[in-house]
Amino acid sequence: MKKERIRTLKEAGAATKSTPVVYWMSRDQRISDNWALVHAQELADQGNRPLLVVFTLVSKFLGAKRKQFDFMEVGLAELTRDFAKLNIPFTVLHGEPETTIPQFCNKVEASVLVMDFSPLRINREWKKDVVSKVNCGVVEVDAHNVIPAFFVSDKKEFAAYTIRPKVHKHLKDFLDSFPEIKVRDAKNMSHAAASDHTTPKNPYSWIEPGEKAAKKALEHFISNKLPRYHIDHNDPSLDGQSNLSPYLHFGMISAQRVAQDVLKADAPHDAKEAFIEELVVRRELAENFCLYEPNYDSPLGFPDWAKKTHTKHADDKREYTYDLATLESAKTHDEAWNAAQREMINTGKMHGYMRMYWAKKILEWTPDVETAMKAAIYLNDTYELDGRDPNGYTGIAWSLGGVHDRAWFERSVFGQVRYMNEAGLKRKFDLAAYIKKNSAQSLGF
Ligand code: FAD
Ligand code: FO1
Repeated sequence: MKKERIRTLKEAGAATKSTPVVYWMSRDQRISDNWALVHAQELADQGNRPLLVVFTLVSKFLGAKRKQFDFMEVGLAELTRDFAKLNIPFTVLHGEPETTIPQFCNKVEASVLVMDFSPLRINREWKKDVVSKVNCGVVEVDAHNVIPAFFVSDKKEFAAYTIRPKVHKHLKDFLDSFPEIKVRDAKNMSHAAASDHTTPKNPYSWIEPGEKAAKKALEHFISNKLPRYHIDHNDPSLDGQSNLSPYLHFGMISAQRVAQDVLKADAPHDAKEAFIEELVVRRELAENFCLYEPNYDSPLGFPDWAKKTHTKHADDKREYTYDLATLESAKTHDEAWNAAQREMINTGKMHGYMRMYWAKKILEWTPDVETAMKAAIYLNDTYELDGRDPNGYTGIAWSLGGVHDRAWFERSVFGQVRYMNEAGLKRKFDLAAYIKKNSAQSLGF
C-alpha cells in the first residue's frame, strides 16, 4: 500500500518474539476498504504475528446523544460478527482511550500499534496520551480520506480553488485497489478478550447502520440518484443527495470506495464531477481546515477580513434575537428555518443546502458571533447523525465566518460575510414544499 498513507508516531523497539499487531479502530469502523486494517494485516503477516483489533467505547463524545451512539454500536455488533468469521479478535473496551488502549497493548505485549486518522482535537489528544504510554511502536494511517490529509497539503488551504488542483493532481494515483482482509489461522482467536457488549436497537427509521447497509446505500445512490445529482442535490424539496454522510462520518464506508464506484458508474460526466467535488475536494478541504487550524470551532479561526467585519458590526441592532432554547425548539418567526431545525431533530440529517441558511440565520439572531458559533455547533453536534465531524465545524465556520469564502458587499450584522435570505431560497427551489414536508404537524412537534 502507498507509504504516503502512513505516518510513524513512535519508533518500534527491537522486534521481540512474535507478539501481536494491534489496530486501534476509531474513525474507520469497517473491515473492507480500510487502509489502517490493511497495514496492520501486512505487519502481522511480515512478522508472522497475531492480528488484534480493539475499539474503545467512551461515555461522552462531543455532544453525541444516545441515538448516535446506538447507531454506531449496531455497526460495531456487525463488525464483531464479521471479524469472528475472519478469525480476527475484535475487542470492544469501555472507557477513555488514554487508559484502555495502553492497558490493552501492554497486556498483550503489542509489537506495534496501528491507529486510523482524525484531525479533530479530541482524537489528537487521545493519541498523544496513548503514544506516551504504550511500550511499542505506533503508526497512524489515514484510512478516511482518498488522498491522505497530511500528504495532500502541508498547510492551511485558503479555499476550494487552492486545494482542488492538489486533489486532482493525486486523485487517480490514490484510487488504488484495496487488498483483501484474509481469514487468519484459528489460533489467532486464542488472543480474543471477552467483551460484554449488548447491541442496542437502531433508533433511526430511514437509515440502517453498518458496513453492509452502507454498501447498499451507495449502490442505491448510484443507480437511482447519481445521474441527476448535479441538478437535484442542492434542492431541499427533493431527495437528491446521497445520504452517505452518516456512513462516511462513522467510517462504515470508505470515501475512496465511493469515489471509485461513482467514477466507474454509467452517469453523466457533470453529475460525477459535481459529486466528486463535494466528496473529495470539499471534504478534504474540511479535513485540511481542522488539521491546520487549531481554532476550527471558534471565531478565532476566521480569516482576518471576517474577524474585522464582525468587530465592526458587533453592535449592529439585531431585528430578532433568540436564545438557544427557542432555536432548539424551532420556535422562531421564520418558517423555513423552523422546518430545517425540525428536519434535523426528526431525521438526524438536515438537507445540505438548508444547513448554510440555518447557520447564517443563527448569526443574524444572536447577540454576537461567539454565541452564534456555540449555538450552531451545539445544535449540529447534538442532533445531526453526521455531526461531530470536520465537515460540520468547517461548514459552520464557512457560514458564520467566511472560511474558504470571499468577502461580499457589506450589510448590517453580517458585515462582508455572505448573506442568505428567504427570498433567495424561494428563487432557488420550492420552499413551500420543503416547509410542508417538515411541518410541525407532519412531524408531530
Ligand atoms: P451529498 O451531497 O450526497 O455529498 C456526499 C458527501 O460529500 C457528503 O457525505 C460529505 O462527506 C461530502 N460533502 C458534501 N457537501 C460537503 C460540504 N459542504 N463540505 C464538506 N463535505 C461535503 N457534513 C457532515 O458530514 N457533518 C456535519 O456535521 C455537517 N455540518 C454542516 C453544517 C453546515 C452549517 C454546513 C453548511 C455544512 C455541513 N456539512 C456537514 C456538509 C454537508 O452539508 C453534508 O456533508 C451533506 O449535506 C451530507 O449529506 P449527503 O451525504 O447526503 O451529501
Ligand atoms: N470513537 C471512538 O473511538 N469511540 C467512541 O466511543 C466513539 C463514539 C462516537 C460517538 C459519536 C460520534 O459521532 C463519533 C464517535 N466516535 C467514537 C468518534 C469517531 O469514530 C471518529 O473518531 C470521530 O468522529 C472523529 O472524526
